[in-house]
Amino acid sequence: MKTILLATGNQDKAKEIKALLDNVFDVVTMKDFGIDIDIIEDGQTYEENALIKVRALKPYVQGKDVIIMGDDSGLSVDFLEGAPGIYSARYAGENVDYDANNQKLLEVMKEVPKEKRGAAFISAIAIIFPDGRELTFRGEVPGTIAFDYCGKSGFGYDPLFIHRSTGRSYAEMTKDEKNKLSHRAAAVAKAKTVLLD
Ligand code: ITT
Repeated sequence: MKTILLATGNQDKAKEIKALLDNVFDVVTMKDFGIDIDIIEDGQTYEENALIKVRALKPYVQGKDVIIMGDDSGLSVDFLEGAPGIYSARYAGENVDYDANNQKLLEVMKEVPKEKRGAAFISAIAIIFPDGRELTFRGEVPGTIAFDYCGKSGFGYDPLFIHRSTGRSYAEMTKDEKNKLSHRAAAVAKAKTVLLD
């Protein structure tokens, strides 16, 4: 079984990616590898940031048969011209929790009518193979921003993102349901086809 090291400090994301790759790959986290670093994400796109994350772990796998995988993701709101986008984790400020970001988004969108609440969740997955080859894959899912919290599962903006074709928020879905149709599931599925090649 090939080993994949996840370049994320976000345990919620790590759990989702693990579930998406389970049984096919041996997925380990930075924590499992004893890596405790802060990666500065100063790219201008999701793909650039995802690559920054995987490149930062390269020194830790030198000479090992390990694939590194990273995810940079975010919520792009039409009315906000794509914001919070690559800044989704720190929308309400540095080191804020999910709730602060959600409260800010609800507040900013308070007066925006239903037909103008379009959004998309985006995930860019980057991988580096042991031979140094780098690839990125993008998953994008359309939806709308809710007027209030909907549902309790998931993490981050899940309670505010109404998935377009099901009409339900990510937080109203079970883990398995979200992992069948999410932006991250779409990006990881593309990566998987290459990884299994
Ligand atoms: P790493 O960089 O360590 O992977 P992070 O949380 O900082 O962790 P990002 O920079 O990619 O990751 O920020 C993504 C943010 O977008 C994340 O913190 C959530 O607020 C939000 N997000 C991404 N995917 C999400 C999902 O599936 N559901 C809800 N919110 C999500």
